[in-house]
Amino acid sequence: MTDPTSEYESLTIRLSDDGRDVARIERELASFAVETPSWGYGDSGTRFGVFPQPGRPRDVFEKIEDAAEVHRLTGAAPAVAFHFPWDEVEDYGVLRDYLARLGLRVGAINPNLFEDPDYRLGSLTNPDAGIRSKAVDHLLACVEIALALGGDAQSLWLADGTNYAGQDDLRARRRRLEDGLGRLYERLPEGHELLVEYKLFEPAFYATDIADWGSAVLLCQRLGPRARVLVDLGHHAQGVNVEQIVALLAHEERLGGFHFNNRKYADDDLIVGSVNPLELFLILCELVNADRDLPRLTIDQSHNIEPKVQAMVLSVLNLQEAYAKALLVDRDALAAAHGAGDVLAGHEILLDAYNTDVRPLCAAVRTRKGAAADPVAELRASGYSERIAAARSGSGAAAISGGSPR
Ligand code: RM4
Ligand code: MN
Ligand code: MN
Repeated sequence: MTDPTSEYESLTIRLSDDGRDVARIERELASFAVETPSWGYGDSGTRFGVFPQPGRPRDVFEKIEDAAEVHRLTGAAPAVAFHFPWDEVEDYGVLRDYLARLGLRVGAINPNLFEDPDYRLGSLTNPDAGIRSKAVDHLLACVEIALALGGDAQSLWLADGTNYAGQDDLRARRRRLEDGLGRLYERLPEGHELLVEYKLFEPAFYATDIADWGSAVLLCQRLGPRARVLVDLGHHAQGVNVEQIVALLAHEERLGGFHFNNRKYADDDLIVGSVNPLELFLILCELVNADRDLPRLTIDQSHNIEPKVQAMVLSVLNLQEAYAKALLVDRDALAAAHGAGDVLAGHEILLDAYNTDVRPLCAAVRTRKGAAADPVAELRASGYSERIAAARSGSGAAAISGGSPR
């Protein structure tokens, strides 16, 4: 067996010899944090079927327990993003206390304007003013939930769109959308932000009302400085250069955050970095390059056949590693290559960082934080999956740790 300590030592010695500030890289890596989504722990499927998994959470408290396990193992997932009404509870004080008891905090609040039968022709863009008001009321209720949970962000993906040319007036829909979001924005508490997510298609198949980053950024510009764009990695056409979108949004100070996942075809919501790890690395390079605090980072996945906690752990690890590689990029050398107009020198510098095996570095940083050197192995050895499968099999209100909050 290889000795992890010596792997760490030879890596850090080589990096220091190459002029990298290893202490700084480790500090940045240690503070890396991503929100995990409550909806990523529950059952999900495709329109063809759902495969229930043993140990699946029966309520939002059990989702929080799974999120706490992911954080315990990785040390990098301290916040949970929620989705309403999916995560509705009677008393948000209880939910807030439960998060704190498990060492977590609230992430972004995601309003849901896509399931109510009233929204068949749209929510904020619906031709019916009564339905539009109902949608705005839900957005405002989500602001109250954020306040009750101690959160400070609304993260909205709008499913609105049309299926056929001529179905509705595209410009009228845009005006209704601006009006509805304007009503939310004017009630956004100080210090809160509004993230506007775009998606090319699905469920609408002809014209989605916020289909791309351009439509999203135009809305944000109308709303105000606390409205920023959220980039979901599965929401573009094939071949789109996502890292360039990230660079442009950062330049415009409109980069609000991310929904990390990976896809091969459409909005596949697969494990982060599982299909296109190079793209993930290049996106993180843009974030490092922006020279400011990282924006809100969230995982948005839906695991249909894979064990959910393990899939989430792997996603966090892949993100940590991509971030570590982005931190390794020799930015002075890169700038010099750009200045010299050398076509391939900069490319080589990026590949050198990308091809570095940063796993020993990430493991060392995790261990120092009290997380696991090898989180997947530790998860498998811990018996967590078996415990939740047993505890959550009945219809009772069992909690895995910390007792029942209910
Ligand atoms: C959408 C979008 C949203 C997510 C829902 C569940 O495709 O990515 O962010 O909240 O799925
Ligand atoms: Mn998303
Ligand atoms: Mn999506």
